[in-house]
Amino acid sequence: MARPDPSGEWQYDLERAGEFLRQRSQELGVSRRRLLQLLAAGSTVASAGLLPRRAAGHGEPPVAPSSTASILKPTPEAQFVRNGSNAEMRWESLYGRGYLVANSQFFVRNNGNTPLIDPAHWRLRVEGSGVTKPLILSYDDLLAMPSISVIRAIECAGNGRNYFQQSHGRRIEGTPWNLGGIGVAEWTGVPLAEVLQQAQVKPTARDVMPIGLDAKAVQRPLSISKAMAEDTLLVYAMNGDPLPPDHGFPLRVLVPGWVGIAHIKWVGSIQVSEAPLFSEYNTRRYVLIGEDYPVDDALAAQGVRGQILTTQGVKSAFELPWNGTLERSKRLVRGRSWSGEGAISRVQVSFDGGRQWKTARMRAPNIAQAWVRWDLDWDPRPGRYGLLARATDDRGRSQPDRIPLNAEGYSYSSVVTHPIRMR
Ligand SMILES: Nc1nc2c(c(=O)[nH]1)N[C@H]1C(S)=C(S)[C@@H](COP(=O)(O)O)O[C@H]1N2
Ligand SMILES: [Mo]
Repeated sequence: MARPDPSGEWQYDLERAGEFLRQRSQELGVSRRRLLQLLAAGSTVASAGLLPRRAAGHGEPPVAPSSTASILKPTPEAQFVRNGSNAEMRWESLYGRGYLVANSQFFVRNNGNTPLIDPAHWRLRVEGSGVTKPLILSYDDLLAMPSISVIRAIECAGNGRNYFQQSHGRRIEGTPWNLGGIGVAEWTGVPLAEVLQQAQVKPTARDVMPIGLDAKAVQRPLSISKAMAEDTLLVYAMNGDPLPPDHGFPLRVLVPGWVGIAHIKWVGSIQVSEAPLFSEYNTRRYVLIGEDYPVDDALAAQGVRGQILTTQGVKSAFELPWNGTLERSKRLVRGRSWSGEGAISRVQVSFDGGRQWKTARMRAPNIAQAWVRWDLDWDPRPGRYGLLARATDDRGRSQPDRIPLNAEGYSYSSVVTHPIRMR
């Protein structure tokens, strides 16, 4: 397997997980072994203060009042599959639609209820040992700064989890996403680098941690190199409208290519640190656990639970109902393919369970770290079909027939057999 470049997420998280355990065990004056036992005890961890819920030092950011609904926008049956505080987009509802997913149709993944934040009182604080001049910015301050717009996907790390059932006969705990835990939008905001420069970020700054104002204060660090990338944004508009509450109003981060959890919503503060920062979202959770995902010996000895998630893989989906029945006719079969690292260079489709493959026509635009739309003509006879689509990206990555199981069902990037019946 090709290793991603060192500024990539995989390398970064691996280093951090090891450092975290060393540092915390020293700070707490416990052996690493004892720390691991405590970590294994799971939910007591946060209350024991082993995993800082919030970066230390500058007071607690206020928790914004939660709405009483886990998702505020309407999630009609025809467009979404609801699962607790999550709403998965139905792929058939994208059939023949434009490149971008409308805000009303964009999937939602919430760890709790959507908070309601009053922009008049909201502030963004940028602080920590990595900046010389800590900042407090209002909503209007941010809107007055230079902004850019980029088109990128956000995809949940668990997208496709449900298909481990199809490939391995195993149902995996966790939100049973089919492939609708992804969306592509135009995001407008201030480059994070711009704000960091205003805060006089030090050359010694190492990590940047955006912290959400939701009840769980969801937070996950990124490296200074990713934070300074030109398309890493503090986003306040989505497809030209103010960011909707469910998608992070007033401000979220966009971290192109990284797993969905990196794109923190409802950001209230950004910690910039010369020392490594950690959160449970890149140490205990979001790791690939399984026989086929061996962990570096040194890290395993320190209790790293699995291989840390990398940038998103390559996936494809048909704009068709799952296991639906359609009237037989000559038709255009449509779908989309995407990659967390680049643009898609080729898509092949099979209508007969993988015996014959055809190359799909790709339609412009084809934007890296977003997706490409493709289609083929099909004139099926009545019957049952298993449709397959396999994409390759411009980094040479493709979709395998099968990927090894991992305990939490992340990163499902193999070819999916899409059942459909023609009447
Ligand atoms: N503060 C906060 N940010 C968050 C989350 C959350 O629960 N709280 N969920 C994350 C996850 S797991 C994903 S996949 C994306 C989903 O973004 P969306 O709901 O706008 O589609 O947001 C991420 N950002
Ligand atoms: Mo996610």
